[in-house]
This record gives sequence, structure tokens and C-alpha cells, in this order.
Amino acid sequence: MTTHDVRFSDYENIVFFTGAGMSAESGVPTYRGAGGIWKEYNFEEYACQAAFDRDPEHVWEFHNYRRKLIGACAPNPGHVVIAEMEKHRATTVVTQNIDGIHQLAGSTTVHELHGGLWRLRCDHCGNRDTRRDAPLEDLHCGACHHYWRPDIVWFGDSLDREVFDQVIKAMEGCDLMVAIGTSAVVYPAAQLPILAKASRARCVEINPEPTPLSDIYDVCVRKPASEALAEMAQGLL
Ligand code: BV8
Repeated sequence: MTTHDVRFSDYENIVFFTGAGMSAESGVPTYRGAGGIWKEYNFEEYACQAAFDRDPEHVWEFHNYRRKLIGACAPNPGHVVIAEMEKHRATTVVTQNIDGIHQLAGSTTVHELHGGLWRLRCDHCGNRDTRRDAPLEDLHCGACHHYWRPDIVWFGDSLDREVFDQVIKAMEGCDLMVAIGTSAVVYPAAQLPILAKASRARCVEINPEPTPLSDIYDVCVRKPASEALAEMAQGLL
């Protein structure tokens, strides 16, 4: 039984804007709500620049725990629908997630607003690497031996300007924007759906719970991501 009239086949250029709820059905903990990771771990102790400068080994303990946990999580049917959509429509994924699961499912146009758990960067010599080995054994940059830093946008970090500019273009150029599994409380990502709305795209929110941004959407689907996405892809996939 569908509770909406949204069919991907009616649109040409679709942006999927995803948050932690997109990966919930893959077993990745969300940040807020029941079982949320920020309920268990204080980000000021484990996931911010000051904590990393203070005690990189402690921050790496938390991030290796997450690499182990998330490294065992596979794409869910919702990720697969979004990846398959690339074969039928212009499709862009804008994700706040750092788990890399959209790419594992086969999506190729993915903008990671908050960086990536598998990406490493050395702020001492500029070296970069991407490794899905969980946990990361050698915490030191191969070039200068300083600590690798997870290439993640922590609270207080600015977002990558180039990524953000590409995302603004995608939001302003689509005719359907589907926000999936985000609580819409973290800025500046939370305000991005407003750009799609202002550019006359049809805007859909897929989330079992309402969010502070629910009122801007044309359609709110109070269902889990995989179920709602499968319904919308009917007739195409
Ligand atoms: C910035 C990194 C400019 C990854 C995260 C003081 C100082 C500095 C900045 C600020 C400040 N005060 C406020 C700010 C701005 C701050 C901010 O927005 N704070 C909020 C909390 C008020 N933002 C920043 O700091 C950003 N940078 O502003 O730079 C600047 C620079 C310096 C000084 C000033 C300004 C950086 C923000 C990025 C933070 N990084 N994490 C990691 O460590 O894991 S936050 C974290 O929240 C993740 O990135 C995540 O992506 C993001 C959003 O969370 P959601 O994805 O929405 O997930 P959540 O758990 O909240 O919700 C899940 C939803 O899914 C729920 O609604 C649930 O109902 C739903 N759901 C559950 N199951 C399903 C489902 N939906 C569908 N299907 C299901 N099955």
C-alpha cells in the first residue's frame, strides 16, 4: 500500500540527500534517537579536532571501533535502489554519511559532505590515503610518520568548499529531491533541501519520524528507507 504518489519514472534529474537513517537497515548506528552513537560517546572527547590534538590515540580508538563495526555492514535494499537508479535517470547522491556504503552498493556520483571514515589525511605533510582496513593498524603517515587524521568533518570543521559548491549546483538543478534518514539538525547540511525547494524541485522526506524541516516537503513518507524507495522505483526497477 503506497501512501504517496511519487514515482521516480516521472522525473529526469534526481538528488538523494541521505543521513544516518539511510544506513540504519544495514546495522550502522544512527547519531541521535534510540541507540544513537552520540548518546554513548561524547563527540567532544572522541570526534573533534581538539580531542585529536589532545590525544590522537584515544580518538583513533573510537574511530577504529567504528571502522570495525561499519566495515561489517553491507548495503541494504535502499542503497541498491539508489545505485540502480543511475542506469535509468540522472542521479546524484549527497550524503552526510561517512560509511561509504552508497559507493559499495555501486553509486558513482556521491558527494560526501562530512568526509569519509575510510579516508585518511596527514595535516603535517598533506599526504592522503584511503583504506577500508578495519581497524587501521599503523596510525602513522607513511611519509612523515605523524598521526593520520580520519578525513572526517567534525563539529567545528568547515566543510570542503568544492564539495559544497557541487552540492549546491545539484540541489538547484534537480527536479526531484528525496531526503532520506536525516534529522535535519546539523548545519550547514540541514539547510540544503531548502535550495531544492526554492528551485521548484518536488521535495520528498523519507523518515519514520517528523523533522524540523518536514513542513517544507511536498510529500512526507513515514516509512523506513528501503520500503519507501522500493515503492517509488516501481515501474523503473
Ligand atoms: C560548520 C562527523 C563552519 C562524522 C558530524 C559551534 C561551533 C562550531 C560549529 C557550530 C557550533 N554550533 C553549531 C555549529 C554548527 C554545527 C552544527 O550544526 N551543530 C548542530 C548540532 C547545532 N555544524 C558544524 O560544526 C559543521 N561545520 O558549521 O563549519 C564553522 C566552522 C567553525 C566555527 C563555526 C562554524 C560541521 C558539521 C559536521 C559534524 N559532523 N559527524 C562522524 O563523526 O561520525 S555530525 C553527525 O550529524 C553526522 O555527520 C551526521 O551525518 C550528521 C547529521 O545526522 P543525521 O545523518 O541526520 O543522523 P541522525 O542520527 O541525527 O538522524 C537519523 C534520522 O534517521 C532520524 O531522523 C531517524 O528518524 C531516521 N531513521 C532511522 N531509521 C531510519 C530512518 N530513516 C529512514 N529509514 C530508516 N530505517
